Order: sequence, then C-alpha cells, then structure tokens
Amino acid sequence: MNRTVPITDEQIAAFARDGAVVLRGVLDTAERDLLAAGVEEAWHRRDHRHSIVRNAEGRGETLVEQYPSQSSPSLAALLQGGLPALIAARMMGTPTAQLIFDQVFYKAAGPIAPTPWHQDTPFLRVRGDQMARVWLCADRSPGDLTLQVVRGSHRWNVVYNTRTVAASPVMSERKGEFEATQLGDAHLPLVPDVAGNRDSFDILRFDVEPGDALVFHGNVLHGADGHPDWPSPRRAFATLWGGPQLRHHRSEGKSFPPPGGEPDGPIPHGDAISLHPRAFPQGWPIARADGLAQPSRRG
Ligand SMILES: O=C(O)CCC(=O)C(=O)O
Repeated sequence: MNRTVPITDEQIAAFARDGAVVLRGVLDTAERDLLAAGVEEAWHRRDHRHSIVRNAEGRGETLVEQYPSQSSPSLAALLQGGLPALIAARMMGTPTAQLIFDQVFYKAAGPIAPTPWHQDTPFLRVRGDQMARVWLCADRSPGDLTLQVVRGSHRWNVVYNTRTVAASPVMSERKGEFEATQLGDAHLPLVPDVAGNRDSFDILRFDVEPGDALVFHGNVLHGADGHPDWPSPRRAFATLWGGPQLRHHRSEGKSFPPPGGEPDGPIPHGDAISLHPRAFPQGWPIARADGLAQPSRRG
C-alpha cells in the first residue's frame, strides 16, 4: 500500500511563501530506523565522491557523501518506501517527484563545522521552480545546528554562484572527484555574506527531532552554525526532488550529474526532467520507480 503523510494546506503555503517548513513526526519507526542505519552505513563506507570538511581551525569532522542511497541499502530502502518523494510532491503540488540529488551530512560529535551559506541549485543540472529538498536528521538538533534559511530567498529570482563573498568558515580536506574545478557557472553573482550580516537577513531557524522533516526549496539560501564541542553527532540525509516541469541545465563548469547518469546520451539543455526518468528516477508515485536508487549502481 502506498504511503500517506499528513500535510496541511498551511504547511504547503508556508513552504511556498518562506521557502522552508518543518513537518513534525512524519517518519514512522521503521523509517527512523532506516535513516539512523543509513547515515552510519555512509559514515563507514565512504564512497569515491565523499568530502571531508573541518572547521576553520581544522578541527571536527563532517562527512559529506554524494548519492549515498546508491551504496547504502538502508537509505535506498527509505527512498523506495516513498516518503521523501511523497513529501516533496505534496509540497511542490506536482503529480510526480523525481530524484535530483541525495547527500549525507554526518557531523561527528565534538567540534561541529558550520555549513557555509549557499543555494543548492547552482551545484546541480536543473533550473526552475518545481524543487523540494527533504532534510531528515537522525538526531535531535537545536536551531543553530539545524539548517537555517533566509526566509523567502527562493523568490528573489536569482541563482547565485557556488562561491561566496564571505571568507570560508570551513576547510575541505578532500573534495572527492569534484576537486579543483569551478562548480557550476562562473559568471553568476557571488553568494552574499549572510553569516557576517545576520541582522540584514530574515533568518528562520528550526529545532528538530528524529522523525521530523525539514523541507526547503532548492533556490533558498541556507546554512548552519557550528559548535565548539557538541556532545553527539548531527547526522542528516537530504534528498532533492523535482517536479515534471523542472528543466535540465548544462553548466559551464562541473556540476553534480543526474543520479541515474545519462544512459540515453547527453540530455539537451532545457529539456523537462519528466522526459528523462532514467536519469532522474521517479520516487513518487512509487509504482513507477524506474530503478530508483539501487545500491551499488553508479550515476
Ligand atoms: O546538513 C547540513 O548542514 C547541510 C545540508 C545542506 O546544505 C543541504 O541539505 O542542502
């Protein structure tokens, strides 16, 4: 039987207006268990696309794993159960949700590195409005450690650079296969210094518990604060989903490829992703999941 999820009209309106909303307690016990097992599988496996990030002093350890659902059986099962894609489809108001990108952000206990302010879109090969990121945290996370967003910034009608005017608050020890090349489009405007000018921005913060889902738009500016010594890990799995009218975008520089690769040849710039279900596998409705996230498959 297909999964259902209680989402109110007010929550959908908040997502459209603010660019982010928290859905409380939407994961069931089995889904919470898959999430917790999956972030540990990613932590121990460390695929060829992972990065390690530390704070500005070189302390702490954050694993950023790209496409972890392709190697973690638990995260694959979580996606195949349909909940993240269902949430995204409801938020976008679309009949389908196709997978664009998934990542684990595993911040080990101890010094916690901040997440620099950014949009997700410029790193990716898609453009448009029909996007929803579903960020699931396996741990209790207070508002400063959770992602924060600049309220409404998804409606500024700008795609920023992958780079920022701010000095980096982190060190990347390893950048996987995306190292040493400009990601995305170099001509785009630099991300403003949100962390250095917090009073100039309307920032939303969220306390979350395991079982909650933070849903935000791919164009919304977001980041997270660090902590000098947090007693437990802060482990999150985030998936980005697109609706049928989201468009394929060919970047000037490197960008994260579609999760299914391009098995039918290069995808034309501007094509709707609904034309390419093998590149962007459908997660909702689950009846037509064209090989969604089989562990060990590579994009
Ligand atoms: O979990 C984090 O701190 C970063 C997550 C993020 O930037 C994202 O999900 O797009």
